[in-house]
Amino acid sequence: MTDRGALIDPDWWQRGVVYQLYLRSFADSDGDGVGDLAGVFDHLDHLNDGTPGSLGIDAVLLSPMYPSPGFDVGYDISDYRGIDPVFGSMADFDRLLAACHERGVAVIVDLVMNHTSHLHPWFVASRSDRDGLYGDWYLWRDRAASARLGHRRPNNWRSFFGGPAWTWDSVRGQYYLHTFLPQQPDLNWRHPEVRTAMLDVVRFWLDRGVDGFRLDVFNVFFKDFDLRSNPRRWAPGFRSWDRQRHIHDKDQPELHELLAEFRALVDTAPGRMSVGELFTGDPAAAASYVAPRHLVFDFRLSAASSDVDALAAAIDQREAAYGEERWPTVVLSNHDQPRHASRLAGDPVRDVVAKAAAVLLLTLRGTPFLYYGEELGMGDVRVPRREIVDPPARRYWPLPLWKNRDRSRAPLPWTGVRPARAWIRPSADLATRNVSAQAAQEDSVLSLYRRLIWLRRASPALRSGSFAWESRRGGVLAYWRTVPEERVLIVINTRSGTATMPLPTGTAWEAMASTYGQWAGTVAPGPIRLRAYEAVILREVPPG
Ligand code: TEU
Repeated sequence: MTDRGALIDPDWWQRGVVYQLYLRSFADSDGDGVGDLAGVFDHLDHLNDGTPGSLGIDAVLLSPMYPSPGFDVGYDISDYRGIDPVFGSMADFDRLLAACHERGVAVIVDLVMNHTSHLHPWFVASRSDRDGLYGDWYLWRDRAASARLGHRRPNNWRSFFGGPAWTWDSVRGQYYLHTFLPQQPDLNWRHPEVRTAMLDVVRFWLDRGVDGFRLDVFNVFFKDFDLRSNPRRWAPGFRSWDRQRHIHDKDQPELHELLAEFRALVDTAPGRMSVGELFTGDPAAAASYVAPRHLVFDFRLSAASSDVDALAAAIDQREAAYGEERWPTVVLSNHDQPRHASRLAGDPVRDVVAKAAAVLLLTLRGTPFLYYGEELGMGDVRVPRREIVDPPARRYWPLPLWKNRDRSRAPLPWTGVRPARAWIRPSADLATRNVSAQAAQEDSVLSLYRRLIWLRRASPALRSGSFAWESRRGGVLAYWRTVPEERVLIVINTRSGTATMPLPTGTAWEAMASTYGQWAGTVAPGPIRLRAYEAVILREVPPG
């Protein structure tokens, strides 16, 4: 058991910056090709060494580190209270947690509670004995009475990763439900003992000292009690998942009571939080689950293009959905999505666009979640077919129905040397795009991230201010973040041409940061000229 750090600000969940650390790819301490806990420990100075020479983040979100047979790269857990040997030991985990806390860095762990691995002892027991203790822990059903289209599955539900959501188990002689892979059977959350067992898991990690939880696909825990088929909907493309309205296989009312119980447990000590991963839903759905200290990811911005209207519409949608009372997250990339440096830009302008995106991430209203590697402007990696790891990507190849998630999971390049072994294909440009090279360059993407995060730490308006538009014309996004003592104006040119933006008159300005480094100190009144994709953060200088 680790004492939680006295240095951690209880409001970090709202004021801080979270670094999403994909453990397999962050830092490999033993050279086996897979990142590990000791690797994170060794590289904590990159995350926060207490000085602006580091990123200065407030929390890390670790991808699942539990034992797993790896059918979905760790999202199929076979022991919720252990550490997969590939990542190290529980002692390594405790050491990392303590070291983070000493630096005032909070630790969020990823809880995957909708499903277990098919090799978890609960499922092994459940399939072998339907009358035993674990018989009802999963969603088992008999063959339907009548055959339709040659099968007799209990309903028409589809797996998000392709194919039917029901797999026949010849051992038990029944179908079981899986929203994802057949190796990820869904738990029966209506069973009181499942609920008790999972809340015990939450207690286990709280007692170890973790500060928060990511709740993987939390809004699919409950399914319709009668398991009714989903209505069909018209949708382009061939993915059968997309051709249903998912009204019976997710977002059921029982979830609210479970969330209340889970959140009360997390809230028993100050400074703890959770962040729910909303599975397929819009900002309004995300906002409906939000509570103080309990965030819900809204992925609208990680899907928007760099077009000014698309970005502005995404921001409007979020602001309208959350209102002033509820606190959003800001996410541009994660381990399931293409990296935004590739999504928003082609190669010649990748760095300038990555810098503008950094300004967006760190100045919009909400808790920013920075995905490892974006601090270097890392882009997607092309992975040839024979090297694909991501299970749905293997299944769908070469159909354009799934974006291979491997592309955004490459090892973080610490130096320009190609790793001798890597579990996944490394980035092609690592010789130049790496931590050590960028740390030495004043104008690198990394140096900008460092400056922005430290600037944000010292700016009440950027951390917690309200949001209001100044302008969204001519390819320029301009918005205010305001608290009574500070007014900050953020101006971002989203286009490849230059842009002019008239500053509001009657006030004096000072530049806090800019992506080309050409702004410093007092800004002359009148219109400002922005270069391609340039972003600038201005503070209003109070009169007198
Ligand atoms: O993700 C749920 C999920 O499938 C979506 O995030 C999806 O990948 C995205 O919309 C892209 O289309 C979570 C985990 O983040 C993911 O890595 C797991 O594979 C999945 O749950 C199953 O546990």
